[in-house]
Amino acid sequence: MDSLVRFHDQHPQEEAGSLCEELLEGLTATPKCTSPKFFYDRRGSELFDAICEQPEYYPTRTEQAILRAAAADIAEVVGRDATLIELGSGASRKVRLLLEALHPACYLGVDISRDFLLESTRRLAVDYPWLEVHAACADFTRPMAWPEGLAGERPVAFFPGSSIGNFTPEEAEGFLKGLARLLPAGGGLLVGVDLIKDRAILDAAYNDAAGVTAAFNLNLLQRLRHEFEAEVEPQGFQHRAFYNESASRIEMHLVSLYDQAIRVAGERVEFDAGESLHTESSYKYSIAGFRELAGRAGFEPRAHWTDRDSLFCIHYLER
Ligand code: AVJ
Repeated sequence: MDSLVRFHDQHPQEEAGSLCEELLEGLTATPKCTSPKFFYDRRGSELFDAICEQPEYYPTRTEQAILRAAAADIAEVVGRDATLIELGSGASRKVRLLLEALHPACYLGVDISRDFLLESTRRLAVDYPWLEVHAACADFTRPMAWPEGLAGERPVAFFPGSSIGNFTPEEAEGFLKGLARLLPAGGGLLVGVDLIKDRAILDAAYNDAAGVTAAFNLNLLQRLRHEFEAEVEPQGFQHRAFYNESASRIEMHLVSLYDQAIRVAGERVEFDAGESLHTESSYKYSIAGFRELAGRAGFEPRAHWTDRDSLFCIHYLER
């Protein structure tokens, strides 16, 4: 369909049904929860992009600054001609900071948001004519395989943005184990991880004054209306985000403003006033804590880079 980007559809339509099941399972659990992946319809991806521009949301800016400052260093450790695979590539913006220095044999963007993925990788292919660009529409939280026909011998996964923080530590370990199985010996993982820090900084980052994070959280309900035949009024819910220090995680919730029943895919779901739907956890790690977790999953820490305020860390790990 496209001469610039080789597209691999690994997110077949039949999964729409299982997505719906997964959704209902969380909505009928106690306490109620949904996977953060449900945020990312087209509008959700756009709103996340806008979050990254908010002054309070330090992770994106800080990670970009680290990548910019450390690109040559990173290239030295990672090496040239890798098969660079970005998990959750979104706007494919961060990888641009690495491409010149890293000079990979090819780039594969993997994302669940199909149209957004196609537009982003197409722009990348236009801007980097020397680069072989692939796009795979896939849910990388489920078992997957690399598509066929990728140039290069040595896969290096790039998982920026502290997206790994959306997993619980146990899930993160399982996810890294699965990734380790997809990588040959010598394969690598460059992963961005948000660091444990003062709670005031964390709370502010998820409660921006412009209300973009609130809109992002509430957009989940709009998506349920459009894609899962939900009957729900977003005005009946309020955004709530806070740092849960004992669990080292930010929690995002949608709190019901009154007693109400919503309907999703034909199922009735009741909320008491003040009851919340837990929509996201974003775990924070110390540098040592993350290295230990990665070690348990079969990775060897090779190097890491951080900013001067120790807000964010990029780890390079090898199989
Ligand atoms: C994409 C999971 C890294 O946890 O900071 C941002 C998502 N949620 N603001 C994060 C998010 C609310 C983000 N991650």
